[in-house]
Amino acid sequence: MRILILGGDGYLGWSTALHLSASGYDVVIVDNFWKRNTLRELNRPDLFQVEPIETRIDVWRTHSGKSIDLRVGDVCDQSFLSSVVREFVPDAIVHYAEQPSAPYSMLGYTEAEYTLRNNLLSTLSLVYAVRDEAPETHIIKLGTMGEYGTPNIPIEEGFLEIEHKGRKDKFLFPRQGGSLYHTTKIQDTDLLYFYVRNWGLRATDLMQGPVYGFETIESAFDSKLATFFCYDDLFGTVLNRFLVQAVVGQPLTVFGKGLQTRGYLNIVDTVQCIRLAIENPSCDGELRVFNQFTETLTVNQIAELVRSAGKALGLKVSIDHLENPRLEKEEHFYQVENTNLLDLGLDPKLLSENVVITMLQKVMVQASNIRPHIIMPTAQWTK
Ligand code: USQ
Repeated sequence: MRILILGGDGYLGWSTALHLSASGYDVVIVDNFWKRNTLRELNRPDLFQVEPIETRIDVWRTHSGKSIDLRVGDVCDQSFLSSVVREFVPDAIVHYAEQPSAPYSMLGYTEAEYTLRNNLLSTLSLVYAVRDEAPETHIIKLGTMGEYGTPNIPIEEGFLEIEHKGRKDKFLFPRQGGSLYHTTKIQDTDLLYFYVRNWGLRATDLMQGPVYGFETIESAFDSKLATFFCYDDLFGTVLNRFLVQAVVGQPLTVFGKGLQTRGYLNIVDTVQCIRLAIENPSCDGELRVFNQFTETLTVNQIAELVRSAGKALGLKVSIDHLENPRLEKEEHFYQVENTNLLDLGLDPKLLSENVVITMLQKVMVQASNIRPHIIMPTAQWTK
């Protein structure tokens, strides 16, 4: 099978490219290096100082004997994306080419405008490229669990059946984003749903929770295959940030009460989920939704786990409750359905003290690369 990965140079895109290539798929990556360039412009280097994509592709070829092809360009450029789809005619396209950071989207007008434009136009460009060049292609788009927000009712897997005044119908589950980034993800789910119904395309929308970790089976072969590991205030997810804070001796930055609950997953499970979605495509005219996480945790539970894992390694880890820079519920009901991927065979790698210890040991090797001044939050939701 041929797979096109939009945003294939990124944190999850590169890890997915390696996993699919190792699994025998023919992989082409599309990227315009926005993430690399933005990290450089904003002076927020990732921990491993990731190799250029060409080097990573060469190292992978030498190691595995498999090639990953690269097309450099902007997915929002419709004629560019159409020409790639026409040339390659993929069986599936994985769409990671969105601005992925909630804090970045809240920095100011310029960042909000970029997030809105990039995230919606990349999805629009994709549905047109598929309709015109390869209508049988299965679109797999990365959504986010944050589309649902934290409602006071159980969250279903994508859709909700409602009975109203004696009549019943099925709708997308009600959504309420907690940042402009999350709001764009809601909007592009709507876009995709409209075009799937209108043109009979087939799509899977993966509502993914915050991802942690950095090493996959494939990237472990050579340090030059490492993916981005961001721990800064804009692009680092909470557990990755806490690992670095523990190693550098900075108190863990729990926002507010720390009772915010989310559905988390290890990066090794993300790549597994994408493969499962590819192997089990949706039907023509169907938007299928999977809630992509393996366990729910509060921020406090994550901080405690990092503290005890740090202790086992002789690190003195303290926890600070900062005034929350975000507008979010700090204590709430959270019950979420996530059986679809488990039914397809997802074998979760859950978070344990040993998993945290292993990650901490790898971060400790890179301790001299850590820049403590890029950790504290700068984006404020209400200012
Ligand atoms: N948090 C802290 N301290 C920190 C960083 C975060 O307490 O230093 C808290 C946040 O307030 C939030 C929770 O940890 O309650 C998760 O924050 P996060 O930064 O790990 O995740 P988030 O900004 O929500 O976004 C990340 C990814 C995004 C993805 C999303 C899934 O960057 O691409 O869509 O996770 S979800 O959160 O389910 O929407």
